[in-house]
Amino acid sequence: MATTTAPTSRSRRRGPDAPFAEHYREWLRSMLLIRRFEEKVGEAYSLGQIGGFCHLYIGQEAVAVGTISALRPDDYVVSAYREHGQALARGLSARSVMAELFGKATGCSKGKGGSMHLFDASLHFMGGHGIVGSQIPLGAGFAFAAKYRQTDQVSITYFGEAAANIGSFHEGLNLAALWNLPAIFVIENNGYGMGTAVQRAAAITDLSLRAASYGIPGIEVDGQDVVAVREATEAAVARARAGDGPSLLEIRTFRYVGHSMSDAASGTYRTKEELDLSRLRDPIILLETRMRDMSLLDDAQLAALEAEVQAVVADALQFAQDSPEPEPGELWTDVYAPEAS
Ligand SMILES: Cc1ncc(C[n+]2csc(CCOP(=O)(O)OP(=O)(O)O)c2C)c(N)n1
Ligand SMILES: [Mg+2]
Repeated sequence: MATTTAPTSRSRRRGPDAPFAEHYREWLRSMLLIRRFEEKVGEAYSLGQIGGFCHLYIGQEAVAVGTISALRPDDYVVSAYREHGQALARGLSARSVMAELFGKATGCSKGKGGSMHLFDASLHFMGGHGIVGSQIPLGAGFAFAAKYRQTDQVSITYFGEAAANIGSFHEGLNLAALWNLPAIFVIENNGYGMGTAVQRAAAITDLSLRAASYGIPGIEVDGQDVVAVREATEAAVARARAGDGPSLLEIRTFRYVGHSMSDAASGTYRTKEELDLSRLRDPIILLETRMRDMSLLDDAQLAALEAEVQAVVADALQFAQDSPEPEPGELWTDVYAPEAS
């Protein structure tokens, strides 16, 4: 069953009975935190303070915030290498994420994972995976564990639209559907896999239709609208928790920056005009506008929120800079998990 979301009704959302209105401030703060955090990471990388691969999430903030806000703290979250935003939205501290990017012992993966391998099992944040598509069967596996143990948890798995062309996408979705697992699969369709546009790599560009192959719902979602993302995720989570099986959400979004720190925002594969156009529907500005229209936000409140998140980011940066490197002996720890919990 492939469906598309109903067009978002601005009037309905802006009315006094707008669903989720009580969450708007917290979502705005979370998106702003991700944006400012990522900007600071870009600066620190340019200064040589962060090494290795690093993929920023700027432009995609509403996807992480809208989806994760629909989860319970004990649900499983697993993502790819562009996962700083999901980690922060999940509640990993800015300090522990920044320190990890700096390769410091105080990082969430003790400085041994880096940007692509953020991890915090206590928050059920199961990575951070650098191999394209590798997390998709893992997401099915976490859902299998939940079903087997009858814990009522769900799993949510994030990957890009290019990863949806990888074999493990089909293997993961097939088993999840076959075993009716409580899994939500999220394609973060930002239009490009490195420098390759989706229409150059996929036989069909309406990726939500792929759900039909497995007899599960496939929903296309406006990824710049945090409210639409939350609504779609909530429905998929309810379905999974009720024992009705997996869903595929194709969340359409934009990355404003290069694929990684090694390529420019537009490069040779997309034009500046295209990039400028995508910024017209900035997820943070869309939510700000909605809040202002509902008298939920004024200039002073926005300035206070900005100052608050900038202080969190500055503190995280200082913490990362001041933290020690991992001890050499750490090479031998955390290689095998003694027992899954
Ligand atoms: C198996 C594998 N093949 C190739 C790569 C190199 N690679 C890293 S990211 C990427 C593109 C993935 O794009 P997409 O899935 O759309 O995610 P996005 O980067 O847009 O978030 C590729 C090909 C890899 N890491 N793993
Ligand atoms: Mg992509």
